[in-house]
This record gives sequence, structure tokens and C-alpha cells, in this order.
Amino acid sequence: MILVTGGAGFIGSNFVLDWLKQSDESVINFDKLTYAGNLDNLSMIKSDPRHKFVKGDICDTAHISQTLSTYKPRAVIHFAAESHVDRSIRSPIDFINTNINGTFSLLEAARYYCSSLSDVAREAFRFLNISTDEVYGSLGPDDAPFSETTPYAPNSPYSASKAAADHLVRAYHHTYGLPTLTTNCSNNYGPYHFPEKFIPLIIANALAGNSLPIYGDGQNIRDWLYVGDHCNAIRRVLAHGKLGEVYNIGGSNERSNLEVAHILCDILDDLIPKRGIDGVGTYRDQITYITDRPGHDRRYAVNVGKIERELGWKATESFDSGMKKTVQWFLEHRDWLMASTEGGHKEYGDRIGD
Ligand code: NAD
Ligand code: TDX
Repeated sequence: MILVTGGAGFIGSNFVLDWLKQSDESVINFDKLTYAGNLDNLSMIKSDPRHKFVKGDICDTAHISQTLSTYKPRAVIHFAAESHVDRSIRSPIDFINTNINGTFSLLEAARYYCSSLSDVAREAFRFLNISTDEVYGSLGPDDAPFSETTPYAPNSPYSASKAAADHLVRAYHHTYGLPTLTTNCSNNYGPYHFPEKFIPLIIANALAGNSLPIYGDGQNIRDWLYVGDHCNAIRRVLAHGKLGEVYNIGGSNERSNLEVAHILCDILDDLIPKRGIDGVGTYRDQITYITDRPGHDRRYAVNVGKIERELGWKATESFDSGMKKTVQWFLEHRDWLMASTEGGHKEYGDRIGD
């Protein structure tokens, strides 16, 4: 079996669902269930005996060690993190605790677990660290996309904490021989995306008749990847990645935030037309420019040459089809969207006053 951390979050739950569709191998899902973790994401596999949920904190080394020695997974795939840049700006402490100290605890537990394994099992064991393109910092308009050799230059408490985790993973490979792999992926979108993030937030606010908040001039660029393509890439890296190596993953879909908002409004106009005073209206009318995010990275773009060349991975979802599928999914899961929006705002609001 494999063990995933953070498997009740956005990417982790997509990964667990995908994994069980394609494999008979069981999954241990170790998750603290923060505001971003939601077992409803996994309701489809509620009674599937191949999925075992363990509620736990990755900062708790003893609990992880006990989980590893009970289930004896052949791999750890580490998704668990605090993942929202705006929250990291308001209150960095949880990012330091989970992303840095939590990854350290997990590495320690994995190191001791590994040393207890037989030669054959140790040889097969993998520790796959799921990271982000944000560790490379911000690109200018004419800069080449990030490659695996781009120097780290994180700009937010979130990306700095992910960079620290990546360095620890690297050090555990070089110093202790832990069989690690790291992936640095660009912005994901798709089902179960938590509605504090840009794409689901725009969809949720559009449907609720609220303003669609665009930071600054709306010209910041992200490289969007459909979450299912990310899951495929992770499986590929787990199966064929070279130990100690880093693989960048991206969608080669660079879009400004304003373009993304326009695309979402146009899809919604098509699927669920808005009634204006004179009988016609467009969701674009709800777009509102607001104060920029402090330290807002201007542009991300990822060079995916290495994973394509060495592991034969290629993104299969086009941006157009992925966005349509995503909007459709949210329209079909409005209860999920409303429940997540309410839960997230309550928690976020509580913290704003801290
Ligand atoms: P998410 O915030 O949706 O989910 C995070 C999950 O981790 C939740 O289920 C949460 O309960 C769990 N978690 C948080 N702290 C924990 C702790 N201390 N112990 C155990 N579980 C804990 O995040 P996501 O968007 O799914 O991102 C998953 C991973 O992928 C993260 O490491 C993130 O940095 C990385 N990543 C995300 C994106 C993206 O676009 N979302 C892109 C590249 C990389
Ligand atoms: O209300 C908003 N208005 C707005 O203009 C929000 C929430 C965001 N934005 C902008 C900021 C970014 O330029 O949209 C862009 C995307 O923002 P987020 O969805 O918050 O994502 P980002 O900050 O790019 O980080 C995401 O991608 C990389 C994930 O949250 C990270 O976990 C991942 O590592």
C-alpha cells in the first residue's frame, strides 16, 4: 500500500480517487482535517476497504511512526500543507509549523521507518514530496519559464515554507540516503478546489451575485494545469522518477488573472445565463479591482521538458476543456461549494481578528 498525507484536500483527494480508479493498491490517508480538508471529497470511496483514513497531524512524529510501522507502506506521497498564499501573509505561523516542521517530522519518521525495512523493501521505498513552482519566485515578461535548475527565490511566507521543506527533503536524500523525489507544480484547478482560491472563488461569487475580486491590475500570470494531469504526473514520477531528482510539472497554459475571470464569466453566461434588468446580463459586470496582494508574484511559467523527455508525461486536458469541465462540476456540486465557502470564510474571518 501507499500512504498519502493531506489526502482530504484539493489535490490529495483527487489523487486518492484517481489512484483507486487505476490500481488495486490500498491507500492510507493521513490528514489533520484543517479547514481545507474535507472527507466529503472522498464520499465516493466511503465504503471502499482499500481506503483507510487516519486523522493525524504530520507534526506528530510518534503518530506518523506508529502509522508507518502498522501499515508498512511502500511509499509516502506528501501533499499535506497550508497552501493559501493570502493566509500565509495574514498569519504565517501555521505555514512554518506544518510546511517546515511537519515535513521535518515526516522525514524523521520516514528515515527511521526505512532503516527498519528489509534490504528489498528499503530499495523499493519512495518518499515523494509535492511542491510548487512558487519556490522559484517571480518571472519578468520575457524571462524563460522555470526549469529544475532555476535558483530558489521564494517571495511569500507560503513559498518560503515550501522552499524550506524542499531543502530538507534534498538534505535527507544526500545525507541519509532517503529515497526521495520532489515535484514542483504550477497552479492546479478542477473538482474539489477550495473556494478561497481564485478559480473556485470567482465561480462561487459569480453564482452568489457577489463581486469578482481581481487583485491589482489583473495582469499577473499563472500557468494553469488541470488537477487530473497533475495526478498522472505524480504517478509517473513515483513509478519511474530517478531518486533524489526534481521534476517540474506545468500546464503550459499561461493566462492573466483577468483573462481567467473573463473565460469563467463567459462559460457561466453560456451555461447559466444571468438575468439583467432588461433580460440580459453578463457575469463580467461583477468584476471588481481590489487592492493588490502584498509582494504579489507577477508571472509563473514552467518548463516541462524534463518530465516529458525523461518520463514520457504530457498534459492531456486543454485549458478550454478543463475550464468547462470545472465550471460544470461546480454547478453540479453547489452544496459542496456553499458548505466549503461558509466553512472557509468563518475560519478565515476568525483569524483576521487575531
Ligand atoms: P489544500 O490546502 O487543499 O489541502 C491540504 C490538505 O493538507 C488538507 O486536507 C489539510 O487538512 C491537510 N493538512 C494541513 N495541515 C496538516 C497537518 N499539519 N497534518 C496533516 N494534514 C494536514 O492543498 P492543495 O491545494 O491540495 O495542495 C496540496 C499540495 O500540493 C501542497 O503541498 C501544495 O503546496 C502543493 N501544490 C498545490 C498547488 C495548487 O495549485 N493547489 C500547486 C502546486 C503545489
Ligand atoms: O481573490 C483573489 N483575487 C485575485 O486576483 C484571489 C484569491 C487571487 N487572485 C489572484 C492572485 C494570483 O495571482 O489570482 C491568482 C491565483 O491566486 P490563488 O488561487 O490564491 O493561487 P496562487 O497564489 O497563485 O497559489 C496557488 O498556486 C500554487 C496555490 O494556492 C498554491 O498552493 C500553489 O503552490
